[in-house]
Amino acid sequence: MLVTVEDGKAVNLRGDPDHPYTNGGLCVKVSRYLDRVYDPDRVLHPLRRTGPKGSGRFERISWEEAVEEIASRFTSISDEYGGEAIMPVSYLGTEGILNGLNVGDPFFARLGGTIAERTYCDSGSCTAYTMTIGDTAGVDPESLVHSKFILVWACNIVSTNLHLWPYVTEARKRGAKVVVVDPVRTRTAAAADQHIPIRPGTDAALALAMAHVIIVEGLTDQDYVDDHCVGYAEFAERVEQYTPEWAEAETGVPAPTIRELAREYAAGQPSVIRIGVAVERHAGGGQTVRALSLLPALVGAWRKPGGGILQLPLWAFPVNWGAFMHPELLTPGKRVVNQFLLGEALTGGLGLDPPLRGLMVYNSNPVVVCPDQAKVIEGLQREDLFTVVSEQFMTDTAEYADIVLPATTQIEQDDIMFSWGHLYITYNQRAIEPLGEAVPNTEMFRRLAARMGFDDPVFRRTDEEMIAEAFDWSHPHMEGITVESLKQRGWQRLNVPPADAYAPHAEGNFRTPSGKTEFVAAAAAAGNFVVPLFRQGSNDYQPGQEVDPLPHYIPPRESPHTNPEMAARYPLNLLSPKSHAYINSSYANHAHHRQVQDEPTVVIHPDDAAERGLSDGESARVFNDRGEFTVLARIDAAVLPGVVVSSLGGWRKHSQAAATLAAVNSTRFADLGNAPTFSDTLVEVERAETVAP
Ligand SMILES: Nc1nc2c(c(=O)[nH]1)N[C@H]1C(S)=C(S)[C@@H](COP(=O)(O)OP(=O)(O)OC[C@H]3O[C@@H](n4cnc5c(=O)[nH]c(N)nc54)[C@H](O)[C@@H]3O)O[C@H]1N2
Ligand SMILES: Nc1nc2c(c(=O)[nH]1)N[C@H]1C(S)=C(S)[C@@H](COP(=O)(O)OP(=O)(O)OC[C@H]3O[C@@H](n4cnc5c(=O)[nH]c(N)nc54)[C@H](O)[C@@H]3O)O[C@H]1N2
Ligand SMILES: [Mo]
Repeated sequence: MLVTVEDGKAVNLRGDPDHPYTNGGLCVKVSRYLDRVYDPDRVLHPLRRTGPKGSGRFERISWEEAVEEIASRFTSISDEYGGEAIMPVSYLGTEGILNGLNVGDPFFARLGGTIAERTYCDSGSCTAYTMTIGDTAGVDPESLVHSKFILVWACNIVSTNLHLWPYVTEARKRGAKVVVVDPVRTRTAAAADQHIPIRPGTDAALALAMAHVIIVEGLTDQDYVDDHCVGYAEFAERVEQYTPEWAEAETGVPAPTIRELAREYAAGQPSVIRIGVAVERHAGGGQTVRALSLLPALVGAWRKPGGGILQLPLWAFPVNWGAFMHPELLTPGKRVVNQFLLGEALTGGLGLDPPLRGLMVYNSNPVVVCPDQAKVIEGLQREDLFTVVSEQFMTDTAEYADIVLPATTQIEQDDIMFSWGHLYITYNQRAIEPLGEAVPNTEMFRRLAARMGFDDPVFRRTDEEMIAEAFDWSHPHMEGITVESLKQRGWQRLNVPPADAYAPHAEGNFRTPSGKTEFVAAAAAAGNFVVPLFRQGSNDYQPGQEVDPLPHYIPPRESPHTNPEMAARYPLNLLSPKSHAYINSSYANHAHHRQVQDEPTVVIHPDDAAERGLSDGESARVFNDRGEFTVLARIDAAVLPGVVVSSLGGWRKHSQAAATLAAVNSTRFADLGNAPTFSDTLVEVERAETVAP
């Protein structure tokens, strides 16, 4: 983004037209970013709560008072109950290396706090993917133009990954076929050549049946498999049982469609699979990603640019994570609490000893993004809990804080970014001075650490010093890239082959223990694990859960097929994908974005609506044993019968009946990487009799 500043005020913001990947395009979320920066509702000063928790009544205090109060409360909690009585809750409000995921890790490690496991997004996918093909960037998104068959699997590119779409369009112009596997006819599915609707959570059945067809019909690239894979014979034996007819019964996808898909995928070389985050969001999400990650090797897709799988290019960036997590500051044996369990952790359900007495939230809005919403709120209401929230806005979570600290936006802070979606590093140069008394997260933790008396030099690093530590600058991918060159140009492509020649696994070279695609995964021997990035760098914890080293099918927990008892009361499968106009719950407080997005809705198939006497535009109550929320019904055959969709992000304080979809989501994990099971959720929908204002 390029920002024009006049007299210290940002007056214009646009995409950089020279950027090769984005071509200056900005999505609906950030195209009016300056409206967010200068929104009159910004939190610009430290605040202290004056009314009951959640009342939204606060008074302005100084930074000195705020830091003093936080330090003295944290110190007394720690003295009385031990450091573990304090827990950080954070995620990806900003994704900068300095201010993002790991910004508080050294502070809480030094404090001896409970280790926060943060597996909201792609953790299960990362465990499965690295287990199978290693920490590879996979296909360069820009080389998708060379793909002949593009299989988009549980990814709504047009809404969530807009800059990739022109490459898909270009590939189509050059003759590629685009197929989307999704229970919903999304914007992306509607724009593709073929949409294959599938029952939620059954994707592994489809992927394994594709492997079955490829093997049985002799469509395997045998040379590639012989040279660059391990465990093929065992895998071939394993998938014998996964016939298209069997998969049809699981997935609802007709067997002939499965056969045709497998044949076209194998023949359309180079073929690519673009997986979205929802492939991990059910009981067997990890094994789903295992199955999908090995398909490219089976058909030799990796041989050419544009062939393989695209998950997260982040793996290509030699980020010096250790310099931000500082795992050496952790005291071994500290307890780990997954953030999905926040509600239970705060309300005694986990039997934590000591119980949590202090909470610090930054870069996250757990009231909206965390499952088990009613318990999260019940916990946040505890009078004996001291809660600090660092925010740009008075979110549903910030309302429950004892102390709110004002946070800067992206254009008020310096940072350096890897990417989840392409192969360019970005230098985030501050364009304006922070508004009011807002500070970057780095500065907030410097202030808190100083007052806590943490004198390790780590806590005194300036942003500039941190930027200097952000990457392993001697890594071959960083050749020709320096802080100076980044500052000048704003962005630079990693030193990797150009997209037209980018075929990292043409000759194998997978970053697995064997250097091959592992049909039989060696890493499975150690059991289930969470990659350190998602758990404060800590590795001294093994859930001890055994993992079958061969890919297999784990059906969803909550579906009419596997759980008829639950389905008798709650027959509909709720999906909660991303909203087009928000980023998670961010931007859902702006009038423009809310207008583009429409009111919070539940989309339901006409047959299911008719059965319930529901009309379009009526208020509908969505519920199960865990909770309920009320939104407008939208009747649309874009969803499969039996499936309902309510997109994530709307705020609780703007919603009917003061709850959002997080109220019905379960806290149970998927099979690998402690991923969420958001797509593995049964509910019932009925007309809402009364509607709270
Ligand atoms: N507009 C917008 N863009 C965003 C975000 C946002 O909030 N809004 N968030 C960003 C973030 S944090 C992320 S992680 C990415 C995620 O981007 P995506 O991976 O695209 O994520 P989702 O929209 O959650 O899900 C994509 C699709 O998966 C489908 N789906 C759900 N369950 C299943 C299933 O069981 N099987 C199959 N086959 N499909 C299923 C949904 O219908 C949806 O169309 O987007 C990023 N970009
Ligand atoms: N049901 C359901 N639940 C989901 C998902 C889903 O698809 N369905 N998606 C999951 C996924 S993929 C993800 S990634 C998570 C996202 O979870 P979160 O990362 O918690 O996402 P947001 O709701 O956007 O909250 C981020 C907050 O950080 C604040 N913020 C932004 N920049 C800064 C900063 O520089 N400093 C500070 N202190 N604060 C800042 C923003 O104002 C915002 O309130 O949600 C997960 N939860
Ligand atoms: Mo995410």
